[in-house]
Amino acid sequence: MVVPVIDFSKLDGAERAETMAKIADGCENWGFFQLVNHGIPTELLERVKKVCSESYRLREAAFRVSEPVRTLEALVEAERRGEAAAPVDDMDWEDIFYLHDDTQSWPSSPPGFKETMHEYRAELKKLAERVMEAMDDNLGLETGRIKAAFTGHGRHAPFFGTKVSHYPPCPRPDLVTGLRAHTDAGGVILLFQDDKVGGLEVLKDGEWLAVQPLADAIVVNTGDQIEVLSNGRYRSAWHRVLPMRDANRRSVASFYNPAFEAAISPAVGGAGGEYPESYVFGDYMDVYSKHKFEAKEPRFEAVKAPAKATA
Ligand SMILES: O=C(O)CCC(=O)C(=O)O
Ligand SMILES: [Fe+2]
Repeated sequence: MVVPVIDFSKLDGAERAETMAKIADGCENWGFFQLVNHGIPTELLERVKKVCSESYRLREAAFRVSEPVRTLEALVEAERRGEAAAPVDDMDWEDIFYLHDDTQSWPSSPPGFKETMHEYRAELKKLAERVMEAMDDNLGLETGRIKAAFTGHGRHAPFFGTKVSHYPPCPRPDLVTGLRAHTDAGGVILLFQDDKVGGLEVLKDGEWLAVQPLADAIVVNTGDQIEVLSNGRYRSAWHRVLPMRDANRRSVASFYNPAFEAAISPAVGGAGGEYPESYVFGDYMDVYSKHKFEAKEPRFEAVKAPAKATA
């Protein structure tokens, strides 16, 4: 079984219905799918790969003395002394940094990084909105409904973040994870992953399956807010990254999320009750930041309005 691969260029042609059905299948049954022919120029993707790989070269020395590396070294040392080494469960074997709308804080080297990532993010944001519109349609919602929820009906800018990650070679993949299993907090996540080095896995029907590397594809997955908006029809999928012994995996994840001020509530009818009636996304993020690697249901419970006392 492989994560569905969808030709996004067919959305506007004779095969629209089949393409929409494939997107619905990806959303309902996987929480993940891959887009090809998505309209992001290959030439731009090549530049993104280049500047992100170069940015890691500038960070590599710092990674070598980072907490995960020192923790693993200490474990291996303890093992050498004959002590049992328990796997690390509160750390990830990754090097990451974030880009947001404020370009001031972006790294100024390598050359071309800012320009390339600025251009890339603008393209990805448009792609995320097109994907969200397909989801609107598939859910029987008015076109633009998800975006309206994320922006407080146009009052706020959506939160759009990009995380540049590297998962450097790991001498002991048995003792640490690249990125621990989690569901994503927000809306729609567009991932440009390494086209050679694998490691990303999604939990599907109780089984971990590889999200197969595919050149120039954009991997899409849905976060907890889409689960709430869709009233559980599109469940956010658990995923994780396994570390590789001999390879350095690059990934660039862009998160199209609600504004922190936006109120989120189920937009699709149905049984309901499982999700909070309404909460502010920023409050959800406060809970998520402390409980990211845990079950999601208690996070939803935590932002439910306290039940009114019945006198
Ligand atoms: O690096 C990846 O492939 C996945 C990253 C991810 O799941 C995340 O940042 O939430
Ligand atoms: Fe994730």
